[in-house]
Amino acid sequence: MNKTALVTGATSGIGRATARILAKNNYKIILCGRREDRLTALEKELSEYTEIHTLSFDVRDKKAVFESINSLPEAFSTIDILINNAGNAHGLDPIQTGDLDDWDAMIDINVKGLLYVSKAIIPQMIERKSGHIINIGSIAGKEVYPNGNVYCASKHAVDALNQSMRMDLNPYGIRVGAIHPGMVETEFSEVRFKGDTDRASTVYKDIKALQAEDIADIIYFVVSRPSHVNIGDLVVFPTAQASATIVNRTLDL
Ligand code: NDP
Ligand code: 8X3
Repeated sequence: MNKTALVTGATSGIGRATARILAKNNYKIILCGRREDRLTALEKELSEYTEIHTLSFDVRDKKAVFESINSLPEAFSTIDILINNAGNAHGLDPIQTGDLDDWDAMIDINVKGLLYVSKAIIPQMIERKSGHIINIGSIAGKEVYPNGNVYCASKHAVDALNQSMRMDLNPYGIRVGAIHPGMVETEFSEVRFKGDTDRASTVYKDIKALQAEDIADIIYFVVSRPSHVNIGDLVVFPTAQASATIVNRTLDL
């Protein structure tokens, strides 16, 4: 029987690319995100490969998270793989001038949202003594950088939760692992800079950044390992990047 994967943040970037590769490899997919038009378009695109279900909710909304996941039709109610991907940076300001709404967004989405979705799905994995959770962290969860403050803190929390989940769920044979990308060219910087596309494009100027498909390929590799193999933690950079702050913009790749 084909496995079912629930992907949060499937309307863009890494989540959408992951949904595409999993669908083409016959996983059934539950696509999640807030933008319903994009969910519908992706459902239409991927339905030629596999069965697709969409759930539109804001991961910050505790009630909506549980109601949506509890409302899944029978054919999608057994979730084998959870990809906790939804998240963003909001702003890039020093701590002294940071915007409180940006801080709330990053903590509520990247940390609490990930927790709510996990809490809604873990009980059924425990009951079946099987399941696989992939948490999308970041290099910002391994290092900090100037003005990264709250985003880095939120991704350090994801790193801690990933390790804790693996320990707590170990008695049940549930696999838990994280992927921590460096710079990936998605809508991430547009969101961080609140729609300022010129500023967003400078982030990826003169480098070949990772593409969403590069991370999706790795996620597919991780979830398709045999059941005794759990890839616990991966840091992935574009070749041009050596750390959160060291980027070589002179390479010709
Ligand atoms: P995108 O902005 O392209 O995608 C973000 C996704 O998250 C969208 O599908 C968006 O869907 C969803 N999302 C955001 N807020 C919410 C919310 N409140 N409720 C539900 N869904 C939400 O960025 P990426 O693909 O790059 O980001 C995906 C993950 O990868 C994030 O966790 C990010 O922190 C991480 N990451 C990204 C890196 C990069 O350089 N791009 C590097 C390292 C990690 P919608 O708006 O429709 O709700
Ligand atoms: C995204 C990568 O370096 O912008 O998580 O924080 S970075």
